[in-house]
Amino acid sequence: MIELYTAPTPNGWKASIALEELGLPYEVHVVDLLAGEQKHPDYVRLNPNGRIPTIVDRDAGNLAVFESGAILVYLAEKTGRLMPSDPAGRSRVIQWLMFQMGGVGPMMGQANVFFRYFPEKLQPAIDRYQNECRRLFEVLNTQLAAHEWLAGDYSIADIANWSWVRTHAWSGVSIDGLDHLQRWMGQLAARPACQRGVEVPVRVPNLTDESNSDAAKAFAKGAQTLLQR
Ligand SMILES: N[C@@H](CCC(=O)N[C@@H](CS)C(=O)NCC(=O)O)C(=O)O
Repeated sequence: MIELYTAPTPNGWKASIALEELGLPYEVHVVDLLAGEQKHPDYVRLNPNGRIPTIVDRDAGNLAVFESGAILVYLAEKTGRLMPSDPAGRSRVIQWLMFQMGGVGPMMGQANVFFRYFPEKLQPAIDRYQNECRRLFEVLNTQLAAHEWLAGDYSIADIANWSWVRTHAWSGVSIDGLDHLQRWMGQLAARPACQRGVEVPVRVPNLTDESNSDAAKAFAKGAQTLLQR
């Protein structure tokens, strides 16, 4: 049994999608980010960074794993699935996983901060992060023009990147003209495990839909309070 500490955000979805894909039994613990539960000493003992997600593997001496990329690698290696074991194949997956961890995630995170949450409108900062996101999406698009998946077969690299790219509208970054990226996004969205994974711990409405503007405002307000901590 794996314990998953999570919240409904892209980094959390990476772990829940992988657990769903692998069919591993897991128990969800919701971490209330607005209440600051991620900074509680008991939680920080599991995740020194005080963020979600974290897993605890009860079948491996209660091993705690933090950092979503490390969680994906752990789950893939534990099961021998979603990442090849030969050095070259493993390296290809890890390269595209690191591309997400060091690029897509942080840049989209900062685009969200300056486009959605920051109290002042700093247009050069908004442009900087949105342009960098678009550039990274173009890199993905180029890779996907020649490959069905990012790195060999469907892998944790696809899960990690899709979990963020699917929220591009919230970051204010267009995917227009990126046909290969859109084709790949459709393939991931059609996978039952991905559909289940993005509803853990709860289903989030499409915050860029006009009909959900109240929910979007409430979400942005909550995120603003996190920035002040
Ligand atoms: N590099 C970390 C980032 C984790 C992260 O930033 N998680 C966010 C949610 S997506 C969080 O816990 N935020 C709470 C906070 O900022 O206090 C990972 O990939 O696991």
